[in-house]
Amino acid sequence: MFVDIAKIHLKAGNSGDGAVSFHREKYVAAGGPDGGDGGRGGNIVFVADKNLSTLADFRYKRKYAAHPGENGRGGRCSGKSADDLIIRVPEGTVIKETETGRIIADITDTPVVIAKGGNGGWGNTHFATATRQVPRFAKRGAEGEELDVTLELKLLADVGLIGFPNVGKSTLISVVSEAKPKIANYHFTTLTPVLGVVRLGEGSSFVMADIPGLIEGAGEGVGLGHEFLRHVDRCRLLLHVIDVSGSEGRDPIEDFNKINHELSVYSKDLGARPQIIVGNKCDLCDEERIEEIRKYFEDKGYTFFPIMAAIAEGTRELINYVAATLQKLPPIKRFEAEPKPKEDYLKPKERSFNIRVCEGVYIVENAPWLLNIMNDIDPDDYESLQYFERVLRSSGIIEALEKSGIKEGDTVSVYDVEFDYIK
Ligand SMILES: Nc1nc2c(ncn2[C@@H]2O[C@H](COP(=O)(O)OP(=O)(O)OP(=O)(O)O)[C@@H](O)[C@H]2O)c(=O)[nH]1
Ligand SMILES: [Mg+2]
Repeated sequence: MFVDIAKIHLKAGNSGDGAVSFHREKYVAAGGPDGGDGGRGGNIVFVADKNLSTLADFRYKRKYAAHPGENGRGGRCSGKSADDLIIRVPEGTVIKETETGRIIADITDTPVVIAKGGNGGWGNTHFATATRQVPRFAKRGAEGEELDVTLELKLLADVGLIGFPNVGKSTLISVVSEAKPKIANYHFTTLTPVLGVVRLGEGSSFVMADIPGLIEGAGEGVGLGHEFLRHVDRCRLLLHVIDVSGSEGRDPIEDFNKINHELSVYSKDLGARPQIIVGNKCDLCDEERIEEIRKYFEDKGYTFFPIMAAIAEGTRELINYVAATLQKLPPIKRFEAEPKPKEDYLKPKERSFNIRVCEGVYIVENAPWLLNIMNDIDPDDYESLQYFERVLRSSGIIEALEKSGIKEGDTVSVYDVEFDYIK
């Protein structure tokens, strides 16, 4: 089954906690801190696999989780880091953040880490400073990244065949490549994209993609067509096939303009892609009409090739011209990762917060940066709490609480943590 889109959930491994431990040895009076670091959580890595051609595997398994790292131990023993989870996808799979549609990666030749495992927590050896002679402080492990992604397969082809249904696209690919798609005299014979390799001898070749016929409204997502445009989205060149004979009662020039409109609606970029016009079914059309159509396209600056795909007439000339044109065009399009929008708490001047007093409780809120710090705090650990207190002081929260009239013994609530205010 051809599946070219899938939504999945990723959870990279959490890291292990750093250890709080002290060296104990006979005849050694006061051993130093020797808590090892936690192990790194497993990343989730995507790799292109040339043997895969669809995203069908992802229809049945939608949740992917990498293993957590091990906790650190005494004796400066670091916890073991977890192995990465490798996910194999067909070459040309574009990964987007489901929520925003932001492109995270285009999986072609190099593996890409999509969800990062947590960095190992620091053991208390790191906190052994002159002022902290007994460092009980150890950092908790961090959570691995968790996100929903959409996988979209965008086939890697040099040339894409586009046009109305039944104009002879599949017939053309079948006579110029080894691809053998279904050919029949009705609309939407082709239901899934087909790739064919066109060989010109002397090791020269290019890849052609046949997609289902496009219909009006396809670019806006109406009916069949839109979803297949993504498979010609990377193409360097489009072969726009028209039925010059108008054998189905339509006007080939009108057809051409309608399809181009659909391409521009899908994306400006695709609408501007170079095109060669292929006039098929010349056997059903008189010479004069063919010349009229040729003139129309040549006046617009296009190259026009009259062919009879069914008997491979004119196809050799077309293919040679396509090969020569491809040499002048840029390589197959790759999609760049789009940058993540900067999060507010990363900007130092925006260490903002708000204090609200509700039934005698002082609530600190609207401080996402603080939430991030609190995720690293171990509330059972005295030194960890001291560190937290320093953050509250340096950011001006304590001062603001005092200005709001807080008194010894009053309760402060910061997200999930409540504590008594002591001067
Ligand atoms: N007379 C004539 N008929 C042709 C020619 N080329 C293709 N056909 C016929 O046109 C019909 C449609 O051909 P297909 O290749 O299936 O057309 P398509 O564009 O792939 O159609 P969809 O997959 O439905 O979009 C078939 O009956 C072919 O035999 C040609 O040069 N002359
Ligand atoms: Mg077809």
